[in-house]
Amino acid sequence: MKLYDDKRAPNPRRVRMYLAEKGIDVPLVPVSVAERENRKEEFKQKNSLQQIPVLELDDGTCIPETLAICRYFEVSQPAPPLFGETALEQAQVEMWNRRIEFQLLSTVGAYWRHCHPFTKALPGRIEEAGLQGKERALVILNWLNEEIAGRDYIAGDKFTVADITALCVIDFASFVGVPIPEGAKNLLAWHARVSARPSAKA
Ligand SMILES: N[C@@H](CCC(=O)N[C@@H](CS)C(=O)NCC(=O)O)C(=O)O
Repeated sequence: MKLYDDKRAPNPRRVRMYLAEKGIDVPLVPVSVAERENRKEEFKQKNSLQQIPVLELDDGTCIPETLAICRYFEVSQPAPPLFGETALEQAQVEMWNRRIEFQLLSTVGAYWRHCHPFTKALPGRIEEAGLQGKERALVILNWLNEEIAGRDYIAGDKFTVADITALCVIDFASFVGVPIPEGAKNLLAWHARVSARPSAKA
């Protein structure tokens, strides 16, 4: 088994952090996004969308998509549970994970794709789309700050994969120029709490 990974990319970090929380060791194969290694023809065999992370099983089966990879391990090693245990917990983790991906990762991603200097060589950039993404991401960060008032973690009182998604997305947002607003005290406290976990360094 091996994981195609890039230390600088947010989605592979989600898998590494998840594996660290589980205590699962998977050999990493570096694939540099900056060097466009994922866009080489041979990588299409692993993921036809040519993105990372990808988990390759010993029989050659490849599993792309961050959450699909985490779910694979959640079934093969359920403890500690990171997708919730009860029906309600699982629904809440799913809800929050989707909200972070759809509301925050996609909007920050638009800013990164269309406005950031590191991506200026990409064809078809539309500055307005990026700026709208940044504006929406800031709205969502402030909304999330209100939503988590009174609780320690994104989906409730337990650390879950939704915290992993949120941490990796929020750190990426900060890197691209959309940091947590100074007044978002709940979110800043949550960020400090989750960043202190050893898995955050994975
Ligand atoms: N939905 C996918 C998104 C994967 C993705 O966007 N990966 C980025 C790195 S964080 C990538 O491979 N970017 C390079 C590219 O698209 O060429 C997942 O969750 O795994």
